[in-house]
Amino acid sequence: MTNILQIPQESPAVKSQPSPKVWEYLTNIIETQGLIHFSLVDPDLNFQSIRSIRKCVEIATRAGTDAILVGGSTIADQFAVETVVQTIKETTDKPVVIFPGNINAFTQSATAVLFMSLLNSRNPYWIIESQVIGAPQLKLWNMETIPTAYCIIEPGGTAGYVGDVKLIPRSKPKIALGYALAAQMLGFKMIYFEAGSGVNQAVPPAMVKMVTDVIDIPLIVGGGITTEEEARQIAKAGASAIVQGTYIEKECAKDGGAGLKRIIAAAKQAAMEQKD
Ligand code: 1GP
Repeated sequence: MTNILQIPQESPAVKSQPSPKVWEYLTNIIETQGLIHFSLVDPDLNFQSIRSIRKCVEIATRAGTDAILVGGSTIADQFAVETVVQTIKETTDKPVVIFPGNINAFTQSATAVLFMSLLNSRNPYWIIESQVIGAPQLKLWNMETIPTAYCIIEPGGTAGYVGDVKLIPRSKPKIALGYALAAQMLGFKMIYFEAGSGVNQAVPPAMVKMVTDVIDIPLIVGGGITTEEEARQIAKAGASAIVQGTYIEKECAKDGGAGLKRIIAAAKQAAMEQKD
């Protein structure tokens, strides 16, 4: 097994920057296909096996997902993250991007990291303090980081609870727009609107539309997206990416990925039509 605490023989040059390969890959997908589909894998091995992760990733890759996110709010440990990332890399050629739930969510084996700030947390740890602790390690690894503003919308799920969040009400798209504009003005490259993993209400398309009509940076939408119609409506409203975790974990194997393939195709088609 790779030693995840491996220290490079020579320190990286102070000003060297990793090449933005994943960022270029993702923006090219938005440009040419309208929308990115992310499959989220939770590295918490208490609830799933390496074998089931392998199977889900295989199916998602065949169904047309673009990249695999690895992360969760109740993370296990760094060795589990490393094991899961290695498994995914053996299974797919898609980029493996860390979607960190905390400072122990990183591994050098990942292709890139969504470097996130939870903007509507009430606890500075999730807004900037955990990032201060994590950043030097990512620098040492010369890891590609994509600055992403993370905002949690009602109902919020576990992420909202763990992140000590002042949830954005579903009925208040103007508040969501304020966050999105602030994120853009602060220089974030992407915004992630999260409704919470496994919730029964995805981010409202009307909120997505109000935000994407105004901002210029890509909006990722995740949490509670399980049907073709929900994916289509969110894409039609202007999202640049959708994330599916629970559906991938619990549903997509039931029909060998046929339903997932339809969801991805519908979302990409709606996004392209919305651009025209
Ligand atoms: C959670 O947005 C993601 O962080 C995905 O949510 O598990 O509901 O698809 P689901």
